[in-house]
Amino acid sequence: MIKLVSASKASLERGFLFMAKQNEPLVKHIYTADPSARVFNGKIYIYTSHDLEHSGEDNDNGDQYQMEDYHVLTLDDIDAPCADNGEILNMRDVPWVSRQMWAPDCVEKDGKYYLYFPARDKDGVFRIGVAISDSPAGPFKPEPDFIKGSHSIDPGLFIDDDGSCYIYFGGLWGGQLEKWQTGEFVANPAPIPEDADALGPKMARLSPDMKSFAADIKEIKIIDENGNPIKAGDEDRRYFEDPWMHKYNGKYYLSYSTGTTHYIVYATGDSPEGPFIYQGRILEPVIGWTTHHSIVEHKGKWYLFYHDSSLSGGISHRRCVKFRELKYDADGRIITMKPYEE
Ligand code: FUB
Repeated sequence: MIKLVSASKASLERGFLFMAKQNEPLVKHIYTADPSARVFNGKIYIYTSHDLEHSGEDNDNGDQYQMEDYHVLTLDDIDAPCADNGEILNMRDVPWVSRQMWAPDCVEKDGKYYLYFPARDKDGVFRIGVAISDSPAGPFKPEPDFIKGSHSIDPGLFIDDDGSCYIYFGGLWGGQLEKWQTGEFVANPAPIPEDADALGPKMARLSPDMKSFAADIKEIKIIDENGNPIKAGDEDRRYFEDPWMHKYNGKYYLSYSTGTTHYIVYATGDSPEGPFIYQGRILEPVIGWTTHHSIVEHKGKWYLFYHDSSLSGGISHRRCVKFRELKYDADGRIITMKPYEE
């Protein structure tokens, strides 16, 4: 059970405070989704989408996900009270956005915090923007336009040990990834045959000012143990959305959602640009259609942040953010988790 505890003055002024507990919603006063967890100054910050009680059409285009703003939740420690620091960015303040503020992520560089977020532009095309703050708790000030060349959804950032910063992105169906196969936006592309290579997520290196792509966008290759590309019809393993990169014992781990089959899976490689070899599942399906995650290390332990729709009784676009400890075996394989078992 989530218990309201006595709050500090700052958190009472800015939001709510709840006891964090593994496999339970981190907050219950609003619907939250798409958690990107980061550790800044020893504290865990969870950047979330904010599901609203819209009654838009529920379809494969994602029209039911009509989100308008972002929140950041904070944990001083994994079992400490979780504070909602309130709204950190609203679409009314972003000149290029028309609707659908989907999954965000945030990274720090030289004392500034960069919040990356996807949304539809005025033509209904998903783009990725960036908003900047001096504090990880925001508020964030958006750049006036989206990142040139950006498209699709679900930006996931990764800063390597040498300081290079990479952005990964892309999502099928409502996320419009299929529409960019030629490098240009094609409104009605032909369906991808099941025996064709699956589309991979996109990636780009970010420029030193973090506001543009420093190099061309590349598509990531995800291959099987024999070196063959995962096929579009292989829905248990092919990329759908929600790319996340982390490094463990010198290896790069690309994890993602398989969408239609509702798994969080991962593939590993020797470079942040891939190729990545499919390894297995991280999380079995949760309640609700979407599954979305991030992976973060805090005080020597690793955690999976994810969402499900348990708080709303299964309504897919009213989700809640949760976490659980993630473990590796001696060979660096992630141990598969069942979301409703300890
Ligand atoms: O929350 C809207 C979309 O649903 C996200 O961008 C996807 O990853 C899925 O969680």
